[in-house]
Amino acid sequence: MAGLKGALIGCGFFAINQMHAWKDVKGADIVVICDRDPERLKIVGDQFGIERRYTDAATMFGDGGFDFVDIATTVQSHRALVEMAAAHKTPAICQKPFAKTLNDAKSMVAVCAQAGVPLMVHENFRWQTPIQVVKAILQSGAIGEPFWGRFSFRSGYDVFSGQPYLAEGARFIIEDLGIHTLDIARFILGDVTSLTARTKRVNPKIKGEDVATILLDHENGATSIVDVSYASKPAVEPFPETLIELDGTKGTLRLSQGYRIEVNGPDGIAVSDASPQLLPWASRPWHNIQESVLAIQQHWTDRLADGGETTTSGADNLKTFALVEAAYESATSGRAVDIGAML
Ligand code: NAD
Ligand code: 89Y
Repeated sequence: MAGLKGALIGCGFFAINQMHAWKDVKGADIVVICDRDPERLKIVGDQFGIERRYTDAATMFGDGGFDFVDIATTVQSHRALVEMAAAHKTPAICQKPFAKTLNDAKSMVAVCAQAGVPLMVHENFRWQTPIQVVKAILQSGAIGEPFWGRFSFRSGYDVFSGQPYLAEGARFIIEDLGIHTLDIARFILGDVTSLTARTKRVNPKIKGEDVATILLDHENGATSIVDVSYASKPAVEPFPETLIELDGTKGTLRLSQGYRIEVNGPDGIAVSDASPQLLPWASRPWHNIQESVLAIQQHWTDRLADGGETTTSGADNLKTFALVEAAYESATSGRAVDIGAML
């Protein structure tokens, strides 16, 4: 089968990773790019040798010549661009956060379903090597049935220099980063029935919350904590590692800083290294995220080729996005939020 041809919209900070990864993906190539900022369009077009360039997405869709679109813009344009893709019967990948509101996200899923086009959210953190290793160990039964978990991301890394818009929104860490941690909690322990959250803003220079602590009740009866912070000052900076603790009926699993995995089960203690690869185009400390970008884009390409559903489809992501909205609602009201009622 001939390779799939893709279009990428949004040639900003993170799209560089996506463009590098597309070069490594087997079965797809980016043949056209779009950015409303001509300077970004030129930088990315020249760096990756893409001749077809547009400053207007509607004109690009009108001209066509591609099999899917990769939307790498910030959230403000996601709904309009996904709707444009559906109107042109074009399968679409959309970056996180999927939408501004859960209602928008539901409409985007519905419009793609009506058009019969696949829609995947670029929810890449669950594709990180250490997270996949944790899932595989759990599935092997090594710690029995998990009844408790903690998914933790606590950092003092300056994310604002590369992504200045993160300092400007009324919402920050849950919408930007906690969204990934909540998705990992779902991926590892299953869907969530209710949630309680508390937030804080510690950094006076930003508008949104930079600390959140979230208590989750999972459908399988497990309880977990998702705790995220960009206001912490650990002695050794862990960015961008997610640390995991799981307690099960037969043992415990710990994913600790430095990608160290320790499993204590009926057969004793086993320690292993779940470090991500440093891809040729990657740079530390981002290499963990960069490797997961390649993994999710390969997954999209494989599923588009065989007609299968992606694991982070738009429909799946509604269940993660609902946790984001519920966390903000709970932090405001002080009460637990029923997730089923939101979906
Ligand atoms: P950015 O502002 O650097 O880049 C966005 C680009 O999109 C800009 O060049 C802008 O001109 C362009 N753009 C915006 N609207 C457009 C439109 N309607 N048509 C054409 N071009 C348009 O942002 P970024 O930091 O690259 O982030 C992009 C998205 O990636 C965000 O949603 C962010 O949350 C997400 N992100 C994801 C990860 C991850 O690991 N999944 C990591 C970082 C950022
Ligand atoms: O935007 C965020 C993301 O998705 O991963 C890390 C990040 O770049 C900063 O929090």
